Amino acid sequence: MSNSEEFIPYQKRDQTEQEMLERSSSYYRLMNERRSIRMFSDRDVPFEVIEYIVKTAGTAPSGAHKQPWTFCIVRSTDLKAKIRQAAEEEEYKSYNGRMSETWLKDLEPFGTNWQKPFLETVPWIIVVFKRAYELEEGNKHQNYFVNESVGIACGMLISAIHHVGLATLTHTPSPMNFLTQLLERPENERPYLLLPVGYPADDAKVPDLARKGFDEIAVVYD
Ligand code: IYR
Repeated sequence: MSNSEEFIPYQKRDQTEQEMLERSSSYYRLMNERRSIRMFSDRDVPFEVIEYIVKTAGTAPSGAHKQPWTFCIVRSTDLKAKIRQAAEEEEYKSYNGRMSETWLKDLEPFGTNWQKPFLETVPWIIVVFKRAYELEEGNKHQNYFVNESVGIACGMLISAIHHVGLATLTHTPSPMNFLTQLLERPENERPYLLLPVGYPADDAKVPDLARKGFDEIAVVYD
């Protein structure tokens, strides 16, 4: 017996194909303006905005609806300083020996280095943890498709940040186990992605990149 008798009606949106077309193109135009930002303003952002952004990420689909994510929202100046310090220590080692010559060459257009001052400039840092398993009454329950689920939630988080006119960067100082200690996360959680969130600096610059065209990213089977 399935549980489908207990399902509730889905409230679908009533719209014309024309409206759909307009929404599809305007959402694309909005998202195509998104850029990874490394130069931030220190201007404050209300917590309520961050809360809605994180709630939006929490609407992501997940394996068996286990919602295997924890969003750590950091405003504490002291914690941001500690995160910067630890991230820079790892990045210093990465840029000075751990990353291959090819990798460093591939990164040249982005002008990155081991220094991450933006981790202290931004009003907020969101650190996303994936929950590998849940502990229920002392029993371990593995979650399903954890990387896929958390990756999708992060995509939705990034879209929500951009939608409100804020900027972010998908930052992965690696290894990033230091985040487990600094944020005192339990054993079932693993750091997944670190996102500084704030206004872009007034004089923020981004590399002059182009995106692949539709024909380069899609194959249509008509
Ligand atoms: N984590 C480093 C290096 C880095 C790696 C890739 I792949 C990027 O696209 C960008 C940076 C850093 O943040 O500088």
